[in-house]
Amino acid sequence: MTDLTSRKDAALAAIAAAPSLDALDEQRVAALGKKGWVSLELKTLGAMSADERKQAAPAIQAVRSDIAEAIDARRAVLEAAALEARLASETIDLTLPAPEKPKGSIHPVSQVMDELAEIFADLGFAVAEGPEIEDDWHNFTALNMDETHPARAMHDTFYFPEEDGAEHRMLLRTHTSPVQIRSMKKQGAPIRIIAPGRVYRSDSDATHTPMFHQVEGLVIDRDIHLGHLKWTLETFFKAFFEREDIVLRLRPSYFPFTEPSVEVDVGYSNEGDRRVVGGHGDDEGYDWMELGGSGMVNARVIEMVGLDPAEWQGFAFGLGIDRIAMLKYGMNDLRAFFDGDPRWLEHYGFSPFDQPTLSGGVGARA
Ligand code: FA5
Repeated sequence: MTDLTSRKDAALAAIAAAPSLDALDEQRVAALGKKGWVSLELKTLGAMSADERKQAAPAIQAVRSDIAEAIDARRAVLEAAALEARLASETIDLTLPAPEKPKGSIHPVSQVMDELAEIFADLGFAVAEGPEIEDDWHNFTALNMDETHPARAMHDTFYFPEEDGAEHRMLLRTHTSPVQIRSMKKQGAPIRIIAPGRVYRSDSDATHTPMFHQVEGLVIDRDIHLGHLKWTLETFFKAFFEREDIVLRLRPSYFPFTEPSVEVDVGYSNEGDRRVVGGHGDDEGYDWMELGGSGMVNARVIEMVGLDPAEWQGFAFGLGIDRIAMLKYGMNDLRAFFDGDPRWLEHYGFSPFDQPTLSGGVGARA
């Protein structure tokens, strides 16, 4: 027992005197490491009789926790001292001139969001926002997907743990469509908005990532029909890709919140490892890329937000921003968008001074 006490006192003294974090760690390993002396003492308990163990264990445990506490305390002191020393030695001279070439760059997704907003603003759309942490009522139920609707399962949703007594289950929004609901409830009709933002699904390959970006569009007014939707999408894509020869394919599809529903594909060709829009996707050398979903807002959704579907109709669309960025700026793997590799950003990023404007051209000169 005395031996234990004297070894403990020696260890505590060495810990208190440890001059650096490395030296402190050596002390930790010597005492509490796998082969440290305290750990070996603890192991001797296994060979003792139950009575002996009752006697010996509390003393060894106490030594262990005293030493662990002393190490934590010494570590805090050493870390604080290291920080102080760094703060004292690192200074920034704010009077020095900035480097000629700014280091930061605008991520292609941010660039494309700015471009979208510029084009849609010119068409009379306002920008709306909604929360990324949503409830299942806005993300699903109000969009005509009740609890049992099979489309819920297709969204690969990230749910938060269920909370007792909570009215709604919380989740990471799987699409920007809940912003339709929030905007209509808040603003009523008529309405003309886009809602760009992050969405989340448990999904990953070259064209799918667990977090990606969509832009929702919503127009509610009197006498709106499918022709307005087609014109809006065509006008947008021509302005966005800065080409007249864009070929869109509207494919009959199904979304619970639109009726009828159409999926939007655009024709493109592979030039080297770049995908370039244009041409009819069924022609030789061309293919179709799915950019998003759309349709006429389902009358049930209009009712759900308290509007009268006999008076108000409209269309909505949801486009994958990352996908249209890939097509415009020639990237071929979506996962690289979110790796945070500065070399990728240097290559594909945009100058912060190059604001997209319709008059100056929405396409950035990288
Ligand atoms: C929707 O999310 C619907 N909310 C779109 C919509 C809005 C339809 C309004 C009707 C009216 P969908 O799951 O198909 O639909 O996704 C839309 C687009 O998001 C896809 O076409 C694709 O461009 C993009 N997208 C979907 N999943 C991913 C992913 N994991 N990574 C990157 N982009 C994706």
